[in-house]
Amino acid sequence: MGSAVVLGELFAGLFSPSLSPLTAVGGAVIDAVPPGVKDWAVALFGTADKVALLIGMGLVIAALAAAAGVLEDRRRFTGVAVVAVFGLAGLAAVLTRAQATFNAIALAVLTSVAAGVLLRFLIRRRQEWGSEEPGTGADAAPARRRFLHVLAGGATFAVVGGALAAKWRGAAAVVNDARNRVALPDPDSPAPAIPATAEAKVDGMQPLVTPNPDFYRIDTALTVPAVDPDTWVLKVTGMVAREVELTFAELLAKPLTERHVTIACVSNNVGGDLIGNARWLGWPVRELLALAGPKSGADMVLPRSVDGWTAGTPLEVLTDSRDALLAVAMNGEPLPLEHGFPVRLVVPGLYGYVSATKWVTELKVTRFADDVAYWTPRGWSARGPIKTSSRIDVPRSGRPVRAGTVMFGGVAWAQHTGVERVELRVNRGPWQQAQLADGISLDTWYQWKLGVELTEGQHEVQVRATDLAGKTQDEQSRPVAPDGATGFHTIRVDVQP
Ligand SMILES: Nc1nc2c(c(=O)[nH]1)N[C@H]1C(S)=C(S)[C@@H](COP(=O)(O)O)O[C@H]1N2
Ligand SMILES: [Mo]
Repeated sequence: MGSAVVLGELFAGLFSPSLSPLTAVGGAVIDAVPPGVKDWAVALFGTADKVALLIGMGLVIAALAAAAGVLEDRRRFTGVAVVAVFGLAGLAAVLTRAQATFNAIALAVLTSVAAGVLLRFLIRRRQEWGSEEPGTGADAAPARRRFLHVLAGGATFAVVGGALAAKWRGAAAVVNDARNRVALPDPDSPAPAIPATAEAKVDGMQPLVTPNPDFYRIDTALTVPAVDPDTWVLKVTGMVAREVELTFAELLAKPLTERHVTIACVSNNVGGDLIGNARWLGWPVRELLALAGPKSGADMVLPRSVDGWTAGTPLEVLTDSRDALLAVAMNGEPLPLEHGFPVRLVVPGLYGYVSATKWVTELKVTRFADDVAYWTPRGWSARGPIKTSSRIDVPRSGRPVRAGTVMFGGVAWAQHTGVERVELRVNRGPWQQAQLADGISLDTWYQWKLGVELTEGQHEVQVRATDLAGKTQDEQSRPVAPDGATGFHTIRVDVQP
């Protein structure tokens, strides 16, 4: 059965990673578990949550395979029945996936049949050897050797096959090549230069612009979709005067805008790191929507990705003056595959789950009353403006520091409104205003710093931000669901003599 799973992955690797039964089962698991469990998985494993899920599935499959073997050995076809049930479950999972194609279904069936046949075959071999009369060892030996040969063959196949499948999985490799060949045009409207005064310059702070490899990644895709830019098309559908189609070449030929925008995940806890700031290059979504002509009454755009994931973005946010982009580049390179190559949305001011659709292939103009996005029925709010928040990065919580002036530093954000001030307080004392660095723009995070006199002992330090509309961030501690965490980031500082 293990070999059969590998077989399935191998076939999938050969044809298309999106057919992979394992991915389908994993995807169905991801869709089915309650958001609480998902948050727990993200919290526990961080961005290794997917690896953890795959390993977990591997263990379950190995256990099932062992059980099937034992059953089949005792009674003919009982083990095969286990395989069949597992196969049907896999098939059901494949059928629930958005990209369920004939090939994916055929593959799931084929894999299950192969698993059943293989199991029967192995057990027959084992029984041949096992049923030899005791004392006729001379005859038992060849049967046993045959069984072990088959087993060794199967194991070798599994290992070699697994390695090959893993390699083919890098079918992504093909898309990576295509990505390397993308010639990014110069922006028609370049990102304003970052002033030197945008950096607070405190040792140990995170960079103002997050490097791509360090940028958080959150999505429901178990394997990163490999989308060929040569066949990619974006369709604008729904409540529009005319449907529009856009190819990647056409998109690159548009006058592109480049902006720094800080995007955040609704699952980011207060003080968390599911937030990053990058320089995005893209075409303003409002221009594309203007070509299509949204009909009156429409109030939502439902962007859909190649793997069927959807967000629900207020139409108004995509058509106002902010730079909501159909992005093709991140920090000067084509989007990394895991960040949505070839094209994704970046919308200043909205959490990713209601906006930042990666591998985007459709924008359906619709109404909140008529359509629901992926996360809405799963315990998350239909609307998700990013909440004003702030974070202390230096010193690290719990890390000992010397008595005297202790330098604090961190970031604060109020996307599309801008940050007016950041304040710190020690042991719930009076708020002290921090030195706020210049913003890159209203749509990015701001760095701040403040030297605070601290005496020996344990101290609690808190931070809060106030936006340029005069609104201070919410003090009340609230969890990430349904629409973003609130409360003040609080750290404990151990001051030593
Ligand atoms: N196709 C697709 N796009 C998606 C998601 C997803 O699950 N699938 N998740 C969204 C969420 S919840 C967030 S926070 C951002 C994260 O973008 P990043 O991984 O590039 O940081 O992507 C958004 N875009
Ligand atoms: Mo998110």
